[in-house]
Amino acid sequence: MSTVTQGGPSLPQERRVVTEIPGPKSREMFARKQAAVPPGIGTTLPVFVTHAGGGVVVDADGNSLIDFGSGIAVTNVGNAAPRVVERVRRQVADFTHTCFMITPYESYVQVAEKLNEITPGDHEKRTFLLNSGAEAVENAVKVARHATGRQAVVVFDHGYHGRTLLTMSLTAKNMPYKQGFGPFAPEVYRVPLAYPFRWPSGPENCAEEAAAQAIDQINKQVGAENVAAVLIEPIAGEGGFIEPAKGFLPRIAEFCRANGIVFIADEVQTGFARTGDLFACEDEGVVPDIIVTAKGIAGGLPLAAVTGRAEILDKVHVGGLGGTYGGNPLACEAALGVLETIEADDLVGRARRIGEVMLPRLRAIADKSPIVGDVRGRGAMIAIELVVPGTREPHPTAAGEIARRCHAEGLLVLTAGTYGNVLRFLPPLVMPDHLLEEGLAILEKVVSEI
Ligand code: PLZ
Repeated sequence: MSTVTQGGPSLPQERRVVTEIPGPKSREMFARKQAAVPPGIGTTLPVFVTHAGGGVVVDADGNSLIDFGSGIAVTNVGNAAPRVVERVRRQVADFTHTCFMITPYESYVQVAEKLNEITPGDHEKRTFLLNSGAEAVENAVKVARHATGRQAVVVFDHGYHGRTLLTMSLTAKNMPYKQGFGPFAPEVYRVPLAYPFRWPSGPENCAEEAAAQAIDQINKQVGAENVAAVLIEPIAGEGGFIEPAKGFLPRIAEFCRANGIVFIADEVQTGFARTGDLFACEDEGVVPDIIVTAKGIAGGLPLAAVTGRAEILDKVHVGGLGGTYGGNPLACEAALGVLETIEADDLVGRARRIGEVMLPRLRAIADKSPIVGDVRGRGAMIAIELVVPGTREPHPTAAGEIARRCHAEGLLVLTAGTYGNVLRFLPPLVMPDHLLEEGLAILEKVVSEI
C-alpha cells in the first residue's frame, strides 16, 4: 500500500501494479457507485483515485497508473500542479464567491486580458468566462446570432460540442450523446469534414473536395446570407482526433470572411499547448473570429471562455451574458497558475517533444500490425485508428480490447471516434520521458497480441 499523503509532481513517477485492476477497494466503491449514480454516467476504468500528479494517477488500492488521458485533455500542466495549488489555496481562504456580475474581482479580468493577448490574431478582443465547454460553445453561438442577426449554424461531420440541448444538436454522433434525447435545436446544418484517412478519392484530394462540398451545401441548402456561424474543432476530438487535411480550415475561414459569417473555433480539447502550439488554429495560421476554450484552461477546475473580436462581443446589450458561477475566483486563480506554468516550463515545446517520441513509435507499431490503419495527431494529441486487417472497415472491438488490456497493465488510455475504433493518447504535458516510453512499450506489446 502506498503511504502517499499528497499528490502533484512529487508523487513517485512510476507505474506500480500491486493488485488486480480494479483492486478490492475500488471494486467495493464501484458497487456503491452503481447503487447511487445512474448508469448513464459511464466509467472508462473503475479505479477510484486518491492522488495524481506528473504522469501518474494513484488509486485506492495503491496502484500507480501511467496517465495517457489527462482527464480528457484537462490536466495539461499535470494534476495538482504547484502554481495552481498555491494560488487556489490562497484564494479559497480569501473568498470563494461573490458572483462577478454582482461585485467583480481582479483575477477574472487578468484571465480575460491574458486570453485576449495569447489567442490567435492581433485584433482587439474581449473575453467572458463560463463553467464548461458546452456552456461556452452555446454562448459563442448566442453572440454570433446576436451580432449577425442570422440564425443558422453550420457544423461538421464527426464534430463534438457538448451535451446541452444546443450543443448536443451541434454534435454529430447519435450514440451515446443524442439517442432518445430529442427533439433537437433547430437551424443546425451539418457539412462534410476533410477526413484524410476516409476520403473516398484519397487523402491528396481531401482538402479541396471536402471544402468545395461543404461550401456548396451551405450555399445550396442554407444560403450563406442566413448563416450566423460556422463552428469547427481544428482537430476533431471525440470524433477520433481527425486532423482536417491541410488547406481545409483556411478555405472555410476564407469563405466565412467573404460572407460575413462568424468563424468559431472550438478549441475546448485542442487548447493550451496540447497540440504543440498554444492553440491548434496556429498550425495553419487560421485566425478565428471567436475561439472557445475550456478543459486545459484551469488544470481541472471548472472554467471555460469565449474570446472574440471586440466588435462582435460588444454588440450584446448590458446584462445579456452571464451566469452565477462563470469565472469563479478559484477557477480564475487556477487558470493564472496554468498560464504561468505553460510559459515557465515551455509546455508548448514539451508537447512537441511528446509528439516526436510518440509518432515514430506508433508508426513502427502500425508497420508491423495490419490492425492499425492510421496514426495521426500533433504534439500530445495523438491517436491510432483500428481497422479490420486489409480493409478500412472500422474495428471498434479491437480498440475496446486494447484499451482493456492496457488498463490491466496499469496504462490508462481512452477510446474515441465516430466508429468507436480510435485509441487516443493525451498524456499530461509534464509526463517524464521514461513513463512515456514505458506506456508505449505496453501499447506495443498489447497491440502485437491482438
Ligand atoms: N467541445 C471539442 O471536446 C468535451 C466530452 C466528454 P464540456 N469533450 C469531452 C463526455 O463524454 O461528455 C468537449 C469537447 C469539445 C466541447 C466539449 C464540451 O465540454 O466541458 O464537457 O461541456
